[in-house]
Amino acid sequence: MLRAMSESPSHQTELPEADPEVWALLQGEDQRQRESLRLIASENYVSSAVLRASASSLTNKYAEGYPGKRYYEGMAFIDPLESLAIDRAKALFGAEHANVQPYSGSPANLAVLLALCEPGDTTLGLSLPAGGHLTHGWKVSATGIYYNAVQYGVRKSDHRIDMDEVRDLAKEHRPKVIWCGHSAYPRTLDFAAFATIADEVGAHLVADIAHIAGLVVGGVHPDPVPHCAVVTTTTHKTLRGPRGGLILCRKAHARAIDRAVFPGLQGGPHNHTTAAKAVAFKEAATPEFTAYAKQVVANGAALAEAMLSRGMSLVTGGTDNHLVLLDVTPDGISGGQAARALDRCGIELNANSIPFDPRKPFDPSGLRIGVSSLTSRGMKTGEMDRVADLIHRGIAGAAAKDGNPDDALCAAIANEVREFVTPFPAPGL
Ligand code: DSN
Repeated sequence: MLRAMSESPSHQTELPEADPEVWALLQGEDQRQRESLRLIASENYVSSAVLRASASSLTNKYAEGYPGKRYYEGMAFIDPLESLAIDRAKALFGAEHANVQPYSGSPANLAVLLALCEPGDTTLGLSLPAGGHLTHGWKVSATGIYYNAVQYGVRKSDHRIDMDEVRDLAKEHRPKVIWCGHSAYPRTLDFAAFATIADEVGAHLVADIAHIAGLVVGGVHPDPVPHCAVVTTTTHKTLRGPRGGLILCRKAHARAIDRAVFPGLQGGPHNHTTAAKAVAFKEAATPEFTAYAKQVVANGAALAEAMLSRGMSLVTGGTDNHLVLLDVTPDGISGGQAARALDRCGIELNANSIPFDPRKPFDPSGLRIGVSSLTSRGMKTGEMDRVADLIHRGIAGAAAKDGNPDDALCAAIANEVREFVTPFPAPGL
């Protein structure tokens, strides 16, 4: 078998030779990521070290179980690697227990429910249209199908979470789990206030900090760990690690969480991703990362100010974190039209629902705009005015012809974007 593989034409040949079609697509994506203004709030650029760890022989290895308790042999390097990732995660977040195996944020959240609830139990989470996440109980998600998910929203007057509403719903429905966390909410979360409510009704408080994990470890967002039974996150957003998930919890829940991840939901961990997570946790513990997190928040504020000064309409009137939510209704186009036109301008972001959105989720009224990737390229507050200008002109171009983008304008802006981003090297690429 070994002989057959080593004689096969593609074994040990480099990718460009072995598979030119895939290579060409990879090259295209590298170039696109270098030349565009990447503003998707859940994305980032990882370091070369994280990228290298992801592309390693660890992808060849099965390791069902946990360090010291595996169902496979050959763990001489995998066990210490996973233990290292766990220790780094615990130290980074100040958590009592860490599970580094979740494939991503959604399975991590489902694992939490499997650990803490019975099917049909009541949960309480921020609704998707108000900025929450699918897996906090939205009706089409398993978390909304197999559990009795009650949802809180945001206030009509200022689009902020109303802690009185959270308390009223918690008292009425007595949830087993209260979720706090979001994927499109531009303000900080008051974990202490959520914890008080959870205590009043005997609920487990679970924070999903997927979007803000990097800000939390960088000390520029309140810390959920002291207040929550469990904290989940992805590792690839502001934390700047590989695509993956992480669960942190108090010791009391460690066994239930570990059993829920494996064998409850998953098979073998993705060891190459575990290695890349370990590298990212090490990077996130450095003073350079703290400076990065501070810069992200400063850039978010500068971008919001630059957009407001152009008369653009921001949900909640600004931001405390890495993202802004822009309402494009005044431009007479939908979020989808704006996002597609901006993509042609080399400006990559996503259409997003805004609170109380009259439009459907597939083509909502808003745009979600994040600054984590630009900050990883070294952009500072001084560059945010130009970013706002490019977005503003791109949207105007999109709106110019009844929602059909102006091709010449989009091409001209794409050229400008390329020139603008070139002096800021894309990490890892
Ligand atoms: N896809 C993530 C985001 O964009 O926020 C959430 O799953």
